[in-house]
Amino acid sequence: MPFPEDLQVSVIEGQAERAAALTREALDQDISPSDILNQAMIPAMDEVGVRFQNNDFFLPEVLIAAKAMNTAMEILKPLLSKSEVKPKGKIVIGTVHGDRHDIGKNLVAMMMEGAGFEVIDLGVDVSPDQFLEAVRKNQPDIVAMSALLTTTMPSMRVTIEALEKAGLRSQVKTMIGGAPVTKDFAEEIGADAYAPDSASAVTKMKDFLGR
Ligand code: B1M
Repeated sequence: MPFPEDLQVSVIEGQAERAAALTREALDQDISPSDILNQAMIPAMDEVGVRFQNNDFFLPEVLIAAKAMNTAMEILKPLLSKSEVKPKGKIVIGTVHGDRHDIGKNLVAMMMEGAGFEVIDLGVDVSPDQFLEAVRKNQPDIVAMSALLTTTMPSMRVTIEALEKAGLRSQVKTMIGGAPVTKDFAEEIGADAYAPDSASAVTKMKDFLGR
């Protein structure tokens, strides 16, 4: 089976070692890290989502696939991180309260680092208070929030309101994203920006900071 199908199948089937080997092979064939990501890994996770939704996959299979994706992503990380020129800027990023999905958030963080931003990654299940604390402590230019569940999206609004109440809102730009998040939702909750994917997230961050 040729690229990208071979790598897609290995991620979908949760074969971490094979996914890593095929990623190295693709790089050896001069396939770019971003093509590996966009043509193989992201479509593979989309397929995992479809199977999960159709009850063809259950949580253990989804977790195993996510692990295979993360293993392969570790190989791409340093390569994606060195592909661009370095602007300055600091970002605090996290997956919002109640939400443990971190693959997309990690990708966004990785691309930000690649673009030369300093990234402070708060991890998953980050409460509004934790975002506030990180803003006070690190004085970032941007607070970036990811959500993969419709039930956790409201935490983005609560975090923005908390920034406002704490008098910190004017100091930072806010950006939100994640599969269920939309531009309309971003406008509704007063986020400064929405990005549908990691590449456009980087472009928007650069626009914000004029770099
Ligand atoms: Co979950 N899960 N999951 N899951 N899971 C989804 C999101 C779901 C759509 C699956 C489905 O039903 N089809 C569904 C949500 C339904 C909904 O809310 N409408 C769902 C569910 C229901 C759940 C549980 C509730 C299941 C349960 O327990 N009954 C549970 C919740 C746990 C919790 O968080 N509290 C759960 C658990 C899990 C696992 C732990 C098993 C695992 C996560 C592992 C991990 O992340 N370490 C998992 C996974 C892997 C998925 C799917 C299959 C894949 C998500 C993913 O990683 N996609 C997902 C289905 C799907 O999305 N197709 C699903 C690949 C990733 C690269 O894309 O994260 O969208 P994504 O990120 C993109 C963009 O969205 C964007 O850039 C990224 C790259 O382009 N982006 C941003 C993301 N964040 C951004 C921030 C930005 C800008 C852009 O600016 C700040």
